[in-house]
Amino acid sequence: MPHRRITITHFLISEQRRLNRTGHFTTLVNDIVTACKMISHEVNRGALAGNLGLAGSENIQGEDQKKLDVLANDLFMHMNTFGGNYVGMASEEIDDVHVISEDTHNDYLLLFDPLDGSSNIDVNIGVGTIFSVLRAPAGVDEPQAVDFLQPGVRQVAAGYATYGSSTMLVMTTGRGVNGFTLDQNVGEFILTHPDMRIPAATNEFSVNTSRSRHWDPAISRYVDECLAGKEGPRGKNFNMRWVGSMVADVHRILCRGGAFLYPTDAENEKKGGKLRLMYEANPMAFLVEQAGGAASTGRQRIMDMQPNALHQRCGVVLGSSEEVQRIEAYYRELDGIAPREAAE
Ligand code: P6P
Repeated sequence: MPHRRITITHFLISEQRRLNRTGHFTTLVNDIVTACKMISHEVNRGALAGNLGLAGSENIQGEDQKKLDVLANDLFMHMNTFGGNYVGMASEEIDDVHVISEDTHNDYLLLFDPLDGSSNIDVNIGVGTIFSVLRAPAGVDEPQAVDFLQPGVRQVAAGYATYGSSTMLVMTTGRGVNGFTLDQNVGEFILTHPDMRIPAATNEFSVNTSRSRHWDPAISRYVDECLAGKEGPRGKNFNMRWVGSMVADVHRILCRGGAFLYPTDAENEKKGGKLRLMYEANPMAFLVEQAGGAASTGRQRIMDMQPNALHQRCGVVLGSSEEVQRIEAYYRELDGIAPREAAE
């Protein structure tokens, strides 16, 4: 019933009232929402707007920037600057932190990957925006990179927009995970996926198998057992999905369960892994844990990691809790660490 629909603004206001919040948080999220609507519009226009292809520049990761990477980054920074909610921002697309000197009445830090999975843009595969919100240390008006280096457990909000067959925004403020679908006619995000939960068990895993020759034995063992199917030690068949866009793969897991693996391996361990801790792994870990799943490097909980660099990378194993626990047990065996006592 359209007249019973709950917009994301109404949802945030009801949360604000329930938690007796000041309302700053609602404006903070609303600025992010507006930015995601604008990026969705640009992504959806694709080739028609001349937005595809390379920008002719590189980011700090040494990656060629797509035109839409730069456009999405500029849009996200601009739309989140004037609300006065942040004293600083950090983006995958900019080397150092961006200090917001305009009149800010709030003390939050915004970290984001403006367009994750952008290698898929030119072939029309789903991409997304990932964001994470931290509190600035007390009294810090001009934050430095060190002020952003907080473990993931300190996040006050996290989420993503996925620009797929529909545009959705999925977020958490620490009280569960809720998904909103953009009604393109009205221009509003509507609550369509309340209280998203990840099943503990799954029969679907997600990994780039072209990297199997580099994997640790713990990962090889897990994947081989999935591939062995019903006749193997798992006693059931598995399906595999790999979109190559973290937002799309994690969204699928939030909708129906699964295990997402991008571990450190013999080839990428010098860089610390592939995915970035502060604006990819941590926000996704917050969402996954809030939905009842687990998020680990394989050897430690991602959100417990103490960051030491703004763009540092880490291994990622996340999704259905039973699968993550299994992989962690395989790493403990690999490392000669005694198995944990079964939970009481
Ligand atoms: P690969 C996209 O570039 C990204 O950062 C994630 O969104 C995605 O999960 C991963 O890299 C894909 O990596 O090595 O399969 O291209």
